[in-house]
Amino acid sequence: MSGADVPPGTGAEPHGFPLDELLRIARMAADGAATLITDRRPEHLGVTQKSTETDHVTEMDTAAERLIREVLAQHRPADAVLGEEFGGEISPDGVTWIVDPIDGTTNYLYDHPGYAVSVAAWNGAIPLVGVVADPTHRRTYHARLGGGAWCSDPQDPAGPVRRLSLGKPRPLPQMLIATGFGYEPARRAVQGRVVAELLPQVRDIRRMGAAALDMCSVAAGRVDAYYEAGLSVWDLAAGRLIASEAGATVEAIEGGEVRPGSVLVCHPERVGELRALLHRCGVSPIDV
Ligand code: LIP
Repeated sequence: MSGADVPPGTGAEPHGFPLDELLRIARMAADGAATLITDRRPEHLGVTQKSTETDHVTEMDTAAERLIREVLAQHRPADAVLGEEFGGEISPDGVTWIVDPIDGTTNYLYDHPGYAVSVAAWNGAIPLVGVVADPTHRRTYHARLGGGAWCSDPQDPAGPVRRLSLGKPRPLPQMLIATGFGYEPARRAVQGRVVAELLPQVRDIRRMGAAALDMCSVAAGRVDAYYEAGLSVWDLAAGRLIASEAGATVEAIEGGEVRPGSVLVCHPERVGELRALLHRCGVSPIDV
């Protein structure tokens, strides 16, 4: 992976970390895993149940995380790794790689568009770099702290990248809002009632099934905002940085620091209105 594959680096090392190098490694890992789950998908996909009858992990989730961990062990052996399938810990002071090998596993299981490989490097609770690889659309989104958000060209994935920046916000009733739902039936009933209230008050709803892609879609202007309650840290570890580096506000639904139980990603000029509307619709953040 040459330096040309990422925007010109600054060489700076804010927070004392080599962000250009971390980004290069993250892209190598994410793009490698995206190629694996695409090219090596077996005809009969091995599947295991997780938290509920509709929450699964496939053999390609685990294979992809193994590949990512091999890349990280080779290039950053001293760093911590926290992954959805094999766990781990967050380093209190060094670099922690936070990995979702397939975000949108249900879509992958059905071979339905809307899944991605998410790889992020954090220092404590600060995202340093983030990469979200979307193999269905041949796009890789990436960002480094303070370096903007970027997306590769589906026609030329290894070629030049395009900078992502939010445009002028639409009025709230004309906004396309992405969201998602948990796996647990009682939680889904609550989340469904919120959507029923919200739907007549905005342009439309999109439920794409992968938080990482939802946040990248805000960054790329494919939806106007995204909210969800009840994610895991690996769902948002990379996408939150890509969205914020594109100019989006990334906060908790109720305000304050974003956390897996409460995510709101929106143009800064619409956050207050959308937050108030979601509150009126009965959205309830979750302490996970
Ligand atoms: C998915 C999230 C998505 C949520 C889905 C699922 P997974 O993660 O990215 O936002 O709505 O229910 O939790 O389980 O595919 O890694």
